Order: sequence, then structure tokens, then C-alpha cells
Amino acid sequence: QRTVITFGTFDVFHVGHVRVLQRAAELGDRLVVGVSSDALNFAKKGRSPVFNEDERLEIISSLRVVDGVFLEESLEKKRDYIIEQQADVLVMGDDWAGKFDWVKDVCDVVYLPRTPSVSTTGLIEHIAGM
Ligand code: C2G
Repeated sequence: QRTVITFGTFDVFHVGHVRVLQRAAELGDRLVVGVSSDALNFAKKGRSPVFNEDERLEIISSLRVVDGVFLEESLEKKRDYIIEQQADVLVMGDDWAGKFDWVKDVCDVVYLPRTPSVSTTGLIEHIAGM
């Protein structure tokens, strides 16, 4: 059984997120997703997410292609999470290309192309302009 792992904030959840999760799931038999904690999100982006971590965990765990979720508290713990979840391959969107190559000693690393012109920032601008 090949386990795929991926990470993300998924806030506000949109079709770009659906597609990366579907494509990640196709690379193995089981998909586990690390959902960034509110604190990690604040540290990375300097703002609180629209949906809190419990809501985002609930959304991601409800998806048919997702077999398990856990909270990602630190980018530096990536290797620990991979080992804990017994993952064979780490999948990330190519906005992270090269950034997680340092876990290649414990699993394969694949960067998938992002879905063009879908973003939370664009969504927020759209709503703000209504
Ligand atoms: N994504 C995508 N297409 C988009 C937008 C996002 O394929 N139009 C992908 C990203 O490349 C990423 C996933 O969806 O693989 C989640 O995106 P974010 O929620 O923006 O994730 P991020 O905040 O970058 O967190 O440890 C890594 C981090 O937790 C990643």
C-alpha cells in the first residue's frame, strides 16, 4: 500500500485545492493531509485564516479522496510527520517546488502544477468588490 501525504492551509477552500488533492490521491492508495494550524498560518502569512483549524480539518476530512487528516504545527516537522504517517510520497503544489527536497531521504517528493487563476486572494478581492 502506497501512502501519499500532502500539506496545506486550504483557506478558503476552492477548486484548486480539490484538484491538487485528487491528483495527489491518484499517486497512491491512501491520502493523508496535514492541515496547517492557525498559529502556523499566522506565522507564515501574518494573518489569521478565514476558517479556523477545526473547520478546515472538518472540510478536508469530509472529502472522498482523503483518508486521514492531522494538524501541521510546523514546516520543520515535515520529516517527522512523514515518518509518523508512514508516507511513501510527499506531494505539494509547485509554488513549493524544491522547498521540501530535504525530506527525500525518507520518501519520494513530487511537485504538481497549480491550477491557474484560482486563488484565495482573488476570491477575497472578488467578494470585497461586490
Ligand atoms: N493549490 C493549487 N492550485 C491553486 C491553489 C493552491 O494546486 N490554484 C495547491 C497548493 O499548491 C498547495 C495546496 O493547494 O499544494 C494548498 O494550498 P495552500 O492552502 O495555499 O497551502 P499553503 O498555505 O501553501 O501551505 O507545509 C506546507 C504548507 O502547509 C502549505
